[in-house]
Amino acid sequence: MSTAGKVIKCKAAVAWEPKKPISVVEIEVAPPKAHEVRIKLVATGICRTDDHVLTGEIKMNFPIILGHEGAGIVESVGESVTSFKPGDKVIPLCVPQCGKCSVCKTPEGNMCDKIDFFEPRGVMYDGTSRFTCKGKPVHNFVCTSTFSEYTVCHVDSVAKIDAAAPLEKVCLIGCGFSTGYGAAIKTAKVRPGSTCAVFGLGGVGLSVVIGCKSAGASKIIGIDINKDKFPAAQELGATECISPLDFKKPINEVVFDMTDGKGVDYSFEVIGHTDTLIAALASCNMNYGTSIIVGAPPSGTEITISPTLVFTGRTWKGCIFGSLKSKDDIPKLVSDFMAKKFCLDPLITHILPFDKINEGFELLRAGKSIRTVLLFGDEKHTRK
Ligand code: PAD
Ligand code: ZN
Ligand code: ZN
Repeated sequence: MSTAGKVIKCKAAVAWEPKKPISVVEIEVAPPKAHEVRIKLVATGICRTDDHVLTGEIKMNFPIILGHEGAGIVESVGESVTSFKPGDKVIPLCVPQCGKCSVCKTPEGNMCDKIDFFEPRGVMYDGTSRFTCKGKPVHNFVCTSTFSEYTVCHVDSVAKIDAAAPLEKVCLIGCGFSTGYGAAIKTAKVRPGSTCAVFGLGGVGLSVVIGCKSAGASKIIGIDINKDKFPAAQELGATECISPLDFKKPINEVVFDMTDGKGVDYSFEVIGHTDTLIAALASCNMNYGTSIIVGAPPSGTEITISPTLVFTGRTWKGCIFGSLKSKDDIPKLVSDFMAKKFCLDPLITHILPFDKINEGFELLRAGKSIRTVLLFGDEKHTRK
């Protein structure tokens, strides 16, 4: 029986307030309005950014349905939707691409005016939510909310992908993989033969490593305080891995020692700490080095640096979603994945049924997982 045009009751993980576990409860998902699509999620990854909201480091409106690294199938479409139809495989876009704002029209820009991250409203464009729980509205998260069996997105926040794509893997292209890979390929534009240092070897940092390797970097130094991350980093292309805890001197000095006193050409901070942001900046060459901020710094934090660090010529820049144009680039990355240009398996350490979402967050916090993929539906749930 078709569900189009009807309210769907389904399971979702609702975060009621910061610093509390999320609860999987029944919610109601309203039909999509004009220019919106309703999506049945098949899989979603858990990204550290979701956890930053739960810990209160990133401020959002509660109650909220988090999740922004998902993949699913269009269930129904609202009025005036011509580019999607039921059955299409899609990835919700945490960074929209409306195609009309000045940023979308700028070749290098990707932070579309419709992004709902820095002054979050947590509702659709018309100011209302499509989610209710026991009759009360629940906010959405960065226009995606993939921790729900069904979600509703504006067409600006959805990309149609290859019908043959395995959704339980390409969901990572919805955030972590693309953010890291794009940071190396598009933001930094890593050159063949160059040297790189990657601070933080979680799902996003390892994706930076994949990007640096595919760009032809000759030296990729992986840096993490958790040595359990080193084998995956080496498998993906890190030429050496170090822990700051093994050295008495500052880690940027260690990086200089490892690069004949020059510093790396490109450094990436993929943790989201203010001290490592400065260490990463100081690790790149003082004149022609570039340091990229990828990790999300906690809301409201400030840092003080010596201006000399940048005055001598270093470039310091950040990126949202690896500077990628989401709607254009995500389908291309899925095609590249299908053409075996990169592999996502090493990033997926755990696969759990959606109901075990809190276990997935515990694995992330304990440093035991890289990415946990949560599966909706009846797929075989195995822990890798
Ligand atoms: P993660 O928690 O899986 O990885 C972070 C890694 O950093 C872990 O392996 C930690 O052990 C390591 N780490 C922690 N402290 C230190 C330290 N002092 N020195 C060295 N290593 C350390 O997170 P993730 O890979 O999912 O995300 C990484 C960051 O990127 C996080 O801040 C997230 O919010 C941010 C992010 N940004 C964007 C964007 O668009 N800019 C998108 C997605 C994620
Ligand atoms: Zn993310
Ligand atoms: Zn736009």
